Amino acid sequence: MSKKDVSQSKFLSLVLRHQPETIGISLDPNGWADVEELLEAMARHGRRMSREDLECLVRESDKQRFALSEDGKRIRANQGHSVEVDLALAPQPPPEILCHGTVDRFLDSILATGLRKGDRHHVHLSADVETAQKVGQRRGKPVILEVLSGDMHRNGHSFFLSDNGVWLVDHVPTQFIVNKETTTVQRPSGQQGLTTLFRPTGLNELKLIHESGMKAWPSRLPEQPIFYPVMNREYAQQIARDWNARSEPNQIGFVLRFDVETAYMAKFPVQKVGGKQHLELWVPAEELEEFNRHIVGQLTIVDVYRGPECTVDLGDNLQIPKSWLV
Ligand code: HQG
Repeated sequence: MSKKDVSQSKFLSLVLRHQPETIGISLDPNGWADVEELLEAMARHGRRMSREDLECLVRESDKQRFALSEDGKRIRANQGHSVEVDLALAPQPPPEILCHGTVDRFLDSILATGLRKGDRHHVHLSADVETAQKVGQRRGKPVILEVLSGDMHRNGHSFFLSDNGVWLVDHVPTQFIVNKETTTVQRPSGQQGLTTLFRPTGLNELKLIHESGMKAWPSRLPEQPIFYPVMNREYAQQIARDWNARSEPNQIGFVLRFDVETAYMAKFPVQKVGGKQHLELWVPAEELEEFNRHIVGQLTIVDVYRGPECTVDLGDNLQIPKSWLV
């Protein structure tokens, strides 16, 4: 698109998504504006455009932002509105994974409250990484988040696909967000020299940890030669949610967080298994006792996932089984 087209397209976005009143027009309940009325109003506001140019812009918009009605008399934005409109999109099953492009400075807030729609009607997601990269890039160095949209859908969240291929959803709760960039967690100040690790855990292992006063990992069984905590929470969440809470007899999975002295930890290899965020620290079973001595502070439960048939009563604190409390 030429510079002039970009400027016209931005202006149309403003009018058809956000502020039709700036040029004195209104949208119907489904977001349509009358083309003639629009062109006249634009001309009155120093934005003269021919019908041919408008049609060309609709056709050639890089993201197919706008649509003309079949008879060509009306025009609307395909998505991205902040004004109240009903695009009458039917909910449909999304792909297993969708992407969202954002920037580093929003991450803390996103990981605390999930992806929120803000002023728009929906959170915007894409099926491909490239689009998410472009979306994030508008604000700085892009950070790509993966959304476990298949899981969300199975948990009752409705997804819509706009006419220009953008996936829309009301909200993405944090447990469905995977940050592909994260490999280690930032040290809070005052805790220099420590590395935060995570580990998914089932009920039996948690029982032994609880008995240690939440201080140590239990020794491995003979058939388990390696103890492997993981380098980021999302990966641990994935395992606790998709394996422990589904396949273990108790149908419950926990994620534990703990700090280890970095200098000590450095002697163990970090293994990449699968995707970028699937990083594990491989500690030989015979060194686990020593490893435990280099843990600083307690092992903390940070996530709990329950499968559909889980009957474990977690009591009021929703962390450990009520029956363990003395
Ligand atoms: C972030 C453009 C803090 C979110 C693009 C994003 C897209 C949070 C920003 C379309 C948050 C919202 C939409 C939370 C989300 N705390 N920040 N809890 N939840 N955010 O522009 O997805 O060119 O409303 O990550 O290409 O960036 O206009 O959404 O950075 O398709 O056609 O808050 O707009 O399309 O920003 O972009 P936006 P978006 P057009």
